[in-house]
Amino acid sequence: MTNFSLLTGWVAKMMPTDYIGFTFFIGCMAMMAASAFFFLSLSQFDKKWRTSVLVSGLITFIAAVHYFYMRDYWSAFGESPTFFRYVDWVLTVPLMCLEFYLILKVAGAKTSLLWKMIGYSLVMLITGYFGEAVDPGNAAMWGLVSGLAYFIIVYEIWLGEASKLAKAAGGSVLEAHKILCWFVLVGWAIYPLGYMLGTEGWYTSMLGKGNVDVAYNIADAINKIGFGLVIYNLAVKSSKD
Ligand SMILES: *C/C=C(C)/C=C/C=C(C)/C=C/C1=C(C)CCCC1(C)C
Repeated sequence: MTNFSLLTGWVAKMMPTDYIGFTFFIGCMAMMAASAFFFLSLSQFDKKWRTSVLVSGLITFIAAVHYFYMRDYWSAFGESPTFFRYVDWVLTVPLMCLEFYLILKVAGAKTSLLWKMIGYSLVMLITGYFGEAVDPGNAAMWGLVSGLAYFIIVYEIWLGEASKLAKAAGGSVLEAHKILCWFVLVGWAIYPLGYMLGTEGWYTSMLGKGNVDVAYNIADAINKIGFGLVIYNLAVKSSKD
């Protein structure tokens, strides 16, 4: 698909109508700005909150680096950078599980909770990768397994062990936990929708293939930066009282 861009030297020319490329560029800048914001805010917090805010910054920083690669990949080939996308997720989603664990530690969260959540998230992402990149002929089956792992994560934080710990912690931790739960239920649900948009033969005739990237790029901005801001807010509040 050479109509998307021409590679001349090192800088790809972006077509003015390439709105997918546009969201990749915005993604780079948004993730970079968010990382600078989280990192530079660190010194204002109590020690016990610094790790959480640091992890927020690492999540957006890792995403920023991947967005630079994905932006270039898209402009060079006009194809979804599925490989870089999943490398990004495999690193950042477990870090989001770590955020849940870190804020619930005040209520005595054990590392077994952390490993359980990381385990489910890896099943969700690896099966998703198989459905998108390795064995797209069976996208529905891989998507179903991935979706089940996603539901277990939703259950765990809304009703399972993590929710009990959040109630025990109370106060601003409970408040932050609830908002993060909504991010996972609503914000993360954009990803399976994107997956369905990108699966050949479902809606691709209607919408065209690149729309999966628009969905993923918007979801990443909401989830990575929004999630980080919830943690930031909790740290601001808790460092005062
Ligand atoms: C920063 C990146 C995040 C929060 C990525 C989250 C990704 C998901 C929740 C992906 C979920 C999927 C399904 C539930 C089914 C179809 C395959 C996936 C991997 C797109």
